[in-house]
Amino acid sequence: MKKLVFVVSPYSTTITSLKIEKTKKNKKKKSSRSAPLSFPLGVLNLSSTVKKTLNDYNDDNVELIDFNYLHDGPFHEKVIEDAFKNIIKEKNNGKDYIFAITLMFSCSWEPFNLVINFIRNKYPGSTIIVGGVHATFAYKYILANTPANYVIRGEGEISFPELIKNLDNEKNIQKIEGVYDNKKALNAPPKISPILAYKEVPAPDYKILKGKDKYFDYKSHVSVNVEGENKKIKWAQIVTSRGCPFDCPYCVATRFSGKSVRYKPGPQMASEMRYLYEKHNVTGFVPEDDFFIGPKQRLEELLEVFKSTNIPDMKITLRNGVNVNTLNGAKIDILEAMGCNSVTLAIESGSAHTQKNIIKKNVNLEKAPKILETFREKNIEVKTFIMVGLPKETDEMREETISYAANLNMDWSNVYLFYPIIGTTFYEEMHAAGEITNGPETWDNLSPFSRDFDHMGKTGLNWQDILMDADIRINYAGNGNIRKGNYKRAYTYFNIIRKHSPENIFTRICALLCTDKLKMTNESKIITKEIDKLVKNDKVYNYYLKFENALFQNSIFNKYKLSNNAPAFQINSIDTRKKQELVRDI
Ligand code: B12
Ligand code: SF4
Repeated sequence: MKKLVFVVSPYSTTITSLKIEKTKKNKKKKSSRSAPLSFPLGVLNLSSTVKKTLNDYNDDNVELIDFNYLHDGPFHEKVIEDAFKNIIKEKNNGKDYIFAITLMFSCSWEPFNLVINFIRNKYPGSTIIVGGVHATFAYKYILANTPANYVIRGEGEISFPELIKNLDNEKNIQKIEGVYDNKKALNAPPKISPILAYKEVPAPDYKILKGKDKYFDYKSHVSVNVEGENKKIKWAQIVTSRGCPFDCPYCVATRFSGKSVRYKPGPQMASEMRYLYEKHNVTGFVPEDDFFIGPKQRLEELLEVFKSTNIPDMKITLRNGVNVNTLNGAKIDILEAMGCNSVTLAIESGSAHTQKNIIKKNVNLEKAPKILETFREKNIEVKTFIMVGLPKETDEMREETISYAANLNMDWSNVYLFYPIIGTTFYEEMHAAGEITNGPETWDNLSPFSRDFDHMGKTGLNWQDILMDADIRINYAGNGNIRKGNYKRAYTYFNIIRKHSPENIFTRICALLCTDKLKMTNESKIITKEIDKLVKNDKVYNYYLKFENALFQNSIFNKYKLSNNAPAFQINSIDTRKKQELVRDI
């Protein structure tokens, strides 16, 4: 029996390895921003399934190395070495070990590659199994170009324990659906692993997170949950269902989990939540379902499940985009009764044409502002997802989106640049059109904040400018709370960004407007000093000049126009890229 070590690849991060720097000298550096730390939910599910189905496995021989937990910031070999040193004490060639690597995100490719090669070099006799969303769609490439022994496609609850059980029987392995080695990948059809009925999926193995308290903090930058009383709450991500009936061309969720929505049985859900409350004091829950808002009856049942846990002051935050069309007043009442304190609506585009013909999501653009209003009346934080740069989206359509979003009464918007995700319709179309390659040069450079490839006649840098301009027009100039004169609430958000973004001058201008309006004289003085200092920084001032027109679309900011009386700076593209990275922090 081999020991099992789950390894979670870093979400995405700057690689600072000396070796990498030497070999990739001329490569542009990626942003070091990583996603908010989350439970490795897939691993928790697989760990409990393995322990339940295979008698040999228990708490003593299953380990977790989650690089997102262990390390925040630039990634290098030393981080990997230390992590493994702490887990594998004995000296051996790894023949007694199975390394099960999670590769969810395409943008994790580079650090994943570093990790998998480290494992193979250090433990040449080990078995390496890779799974997760990106791995499912890039399985052929992984098997041909990395030292992985097997890739498991799709949900792993059936095929993963089956594979472990049969590691000594190559013939049997070939027959396991969804499991591929290099030979099978080239010869057999691309099947997804069979799905285990949700009622059979055991509760996630939370024990594996023991002592790792950071997992239970809320870790999203712009949210009411990082402020005031909410900051003290312990949070946990949960999944109450799998699958999504839609199949949006930019999203891979349906391709991965299927169209029919499978619900976790109520009593199972309640006991997981109760466990989290009793063992970890969790009272805040973040459902990561792809399709949380089902029919009204489903929400009513879920409300009863949540109530049956008797967890006091329970809070529910829906940060994974909620489909506007599925909402109505009655359902929002139920969400309120559940303790919903924050919702993010997946509006994506303000252009009716784009909705109907490009993303085919058909968000009802007349209904959305009313839905937003209903949440606002209940004092529930409302955020949105907005995307620009979609395939075949014209400048006019994008302008429609920006002005639509800049007029919404919301707290904040996650404004993203579209990027093609492997396994989706858009990815396939762009690949077929020769716009992207199907390999690491594409995956490494996918980010919702920057674009390193030319698209629709514009360079990557053009797109970054477009995104920045859209962000400032929507979240700053068009800020819903400022437009409504709700300066206190607006200040909360700008202040959150101000705290962790020391060079973001726009957030300080907006914060200053709020403190002036609120007559917070001392705060105004402090912020003014910060702006004074920043304005003398050529890089920041240049950046400000580049986007000031976006902010001054709202005349309320006129009196905050800045000048450092310095001669005009030359903006070259590399400087611009550096500057642009300053403002983004979500
Ligand atoms: C929760 C979530 C997050 C969390 C973190 C998730 C995590 N801890 O891994 C947070 C909030 C951080 C996040 C962020 C982002 N996310 Co996200 N996220 C999700 C979401 C909604 C659910 C994932 C989940 O927990 N599912 C529940 C668990 C039980 O399932 P699972 O993780 O898939 O695990 C199963 C299988 O994958 C497999 N498996 C997993 N690991 C392993 C390992 C082995 C060895 C084996 C055999 C099998 C296996 O078995 C598991 C059990 O069945 C998915 C959507 C989806 N349906 O997958 C998107 C998704 C993963 N996210 C996605 C994206 C794009 C993002 C963002 C870029 C969004 C953005 N615009 O900013 C960011 C940035 C991430 C980054 N790298 O910087 C894409 C990824 C596509 C891709 N190829 O890159 C997805 C698929 C959604 C989509 N749009 O299509 N996300
Ligand atoms: S974007 Fe949302 S609604 Fe569309 S397929 Fe993905 S999860 Fe489903």
